Amino acid sequence: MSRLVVVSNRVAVPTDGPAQAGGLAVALREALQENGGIWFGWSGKTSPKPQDEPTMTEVEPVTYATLDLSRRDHQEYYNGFANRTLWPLFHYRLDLADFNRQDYAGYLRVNTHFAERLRPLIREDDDLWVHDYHLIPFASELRRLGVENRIGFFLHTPFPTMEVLLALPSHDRLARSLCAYDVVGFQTVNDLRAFHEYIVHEAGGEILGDNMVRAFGRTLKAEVYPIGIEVETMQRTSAHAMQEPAVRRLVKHMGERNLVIGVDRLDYSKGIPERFRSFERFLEKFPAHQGKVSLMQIAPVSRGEVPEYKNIREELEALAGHINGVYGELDWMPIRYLNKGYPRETLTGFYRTCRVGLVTPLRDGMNLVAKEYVASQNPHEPGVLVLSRFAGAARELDAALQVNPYDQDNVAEALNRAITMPLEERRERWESMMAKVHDSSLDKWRERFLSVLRSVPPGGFGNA
Ligand code: GDG
Repeated sequence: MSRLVVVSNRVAVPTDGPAQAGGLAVALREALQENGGIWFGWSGKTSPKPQDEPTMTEVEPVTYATLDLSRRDHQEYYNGFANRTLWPLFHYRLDLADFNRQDYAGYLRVNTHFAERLRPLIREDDDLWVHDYHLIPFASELRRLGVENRIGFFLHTPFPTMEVLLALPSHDRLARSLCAYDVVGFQTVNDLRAFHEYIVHEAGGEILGDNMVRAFGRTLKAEVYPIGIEVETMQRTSAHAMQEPAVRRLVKHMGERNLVIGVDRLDYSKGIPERFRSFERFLEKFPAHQGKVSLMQIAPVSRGEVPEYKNIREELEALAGHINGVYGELDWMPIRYLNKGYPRETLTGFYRTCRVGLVTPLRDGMNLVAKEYVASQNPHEPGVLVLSRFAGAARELDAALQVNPYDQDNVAEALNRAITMPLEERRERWESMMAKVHDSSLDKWRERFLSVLRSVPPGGFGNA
């Protein structure tokens, strides 16, 4: 079978330490180990000048090939166009999207540079799998360099509806670049539908049978591949984690009281301020829970150099201070806001300890925390998931208590229902959600995508 070449903005090089070994990194590494291959992308470091030759780290049978970004490229490509233009736009935050040509030029420049550096490493029968919004133009750059291999792309974020995408000055080039891939994968049917809408109504393309799309002179497959988690590992780890000192400390401290947990990168798409306000509404509307239920919010800092991320941090500190000041007692605080990350194992123990998982993004490609919360529960006494309808995960997890995160009364009522839900109903809902989490495990996601990619005929589906 062909070798695999994975391309992603950040590369999880094992010799760099365990910090990056999240579930996705493990799944991609396993895919590379099957037949050997290369994982190519940014090293996570910056240097004064762009790096010309990739740093190669061999961990048989995988080669990790990474490039440092120049400070300017980091600013324009990563902090700029990727995280201040595409990220807000793809999450329907036109109010936060900043369009400027310099950042866009930086985005294209890094994609070109990366493609040129990868080109000599590609063998004729390699299959390539490119990840996420940072690298949309990657395939068209490779095609320009004469690469005819199968190239697949998976978008981890939502794909916005046409009306939102049209606000991007370079929408045409971006959509054209997507069509340079042979297979494009989305998280949900909503995202696929939005892509179809653009292809038909803006690009003058066609949707053919069998998930094929014809546009910009190319034919490709566009499909839904909902991403998942390592279900069994999560289940096992969460049971063990109950013995962890941090988890035991939490359990002891909580006593008879209940905890609601939120875990998110500190990002405005996750709806954390709205969540805090909904929790305040919950305490106001259902005063019997005062002194008995707290929200524990874990929010490690993310993209700290981007101004919008600094603002949200300040907003949350003020909100948590306000709510704790108004409702807190000597021996009880409504909100425990932890602005730091925890080891993965500890996190699974926290999920298992908390009666409610509160996952309320305003918009999210999938949201793995929702699935992790479900998989970490004690099957005899599972907690309840309260889930935003705007998370991709809501499509599968229809047995969660689904909410509109913009509607504080709705979230407050769902919290009350979750806290008071009888054990039998908790079990029924949990079993139904577990079945779904199993159906779209991380392994299945990866295998489905790769089997479709590997079934692309040599030379692609043919040009229109
Ligand atoms: C993007 C899309 C899509 C969080 N805090 C800690 C920690 N985490 C881990 C969680 C989870 C991961 O980070 C976050 O994944 P999400 O899916 O929730 O969100 P994004 O980071 O925005 O991911 C998203 C995903 O890509 C995959 O396609 O679902 O929609 O936006 O695994 O557990 N991990 C540790 N300590 C923490 O404090 N160890």
